[in-house]
Amino acid sequence: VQLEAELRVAIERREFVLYYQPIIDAGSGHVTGAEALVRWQHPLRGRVSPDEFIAIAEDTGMIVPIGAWVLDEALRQANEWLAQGLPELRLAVNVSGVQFREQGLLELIAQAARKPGFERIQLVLEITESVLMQSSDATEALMREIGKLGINYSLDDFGTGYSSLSYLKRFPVDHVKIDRSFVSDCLDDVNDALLVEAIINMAHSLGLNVTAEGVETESQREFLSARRCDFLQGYLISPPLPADEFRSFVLRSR
Ligand code: G
Ligand code: G
Ligand code: MN
Ligand code: NA
Repeated sequence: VQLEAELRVAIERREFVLYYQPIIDAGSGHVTGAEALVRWQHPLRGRVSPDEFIAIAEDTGMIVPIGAWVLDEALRQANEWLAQGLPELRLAVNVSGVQFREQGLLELIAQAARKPGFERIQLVLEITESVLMQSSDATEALMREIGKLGINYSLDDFGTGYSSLSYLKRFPVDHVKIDRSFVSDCLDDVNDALLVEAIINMAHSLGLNVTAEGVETESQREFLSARRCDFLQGYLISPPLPADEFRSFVLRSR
């Protein structure tokens, strides 16, 4: 309850900040995108991790204004990077199922899409399997309307939920992210290795791209590259970075 009250104040005082984790092309090693990750700069508690407040924000509906801020801020930042001469990047933003069940999402994104510069930003919405599981025809229609604005979808934490191939066929998803729990054990656990391999092959045969999350070691990177995983994300490449450090990282990596 305490945190909930403080979260309300945090929205008013704009105590949030976005970090950006680089995503590289597994083949070339070039940065091709970033995942925006929200942090809460609490005046007394310091930096509060989203693991500690996203759930509360979802239960109380506060994820709607927070999510709107995240989207706005990520797009503002992407425009600034373009103005500073950074290449066009895919920018992934996490979207909660609560936001998807709320009517304002389409208008929010439509508004963002009307702003100057938007056509140069490849916006990706990261959704989890639970969004698709709890979804109705209305969600599917909403996803397609948003998709018409030039936005792509990535299925986050893939493999942890009740993953179903039928979701990948039915919904306009073009990208899956293999959950880091499988990546972290893929060299020690033969089942995880097979699973990672199967996800990559299955995604490719459905015409989807694959990002591996939580890549922490060089051997994991080799394993994934050898199996034609398309993109890599994880501490081996870089932790999530403040915007200016992300910019330097991209410039250094070219
Ligand atoms: O960055 P970190 O590992 O602390 O993030 C923890 C969790 O919080 C991850 O599951 C991530 O998807 C989620 N998360 C981070 N930023 C956002 C956001 O802007 N919106 C939503 N809905 N979830 C986020
Ligand atoms: O659930 P989602 O995939 O959105 O979560 C992303 C979270 O994963 C971020 O909070 C980020 O801090 C964390 N993360 C990113 N790379 C690594 C990694 O290599 N190892 C671990 N353990 N966590 C990571
Ligand atoms: Mn994510
Ligand atoms: Na994930």
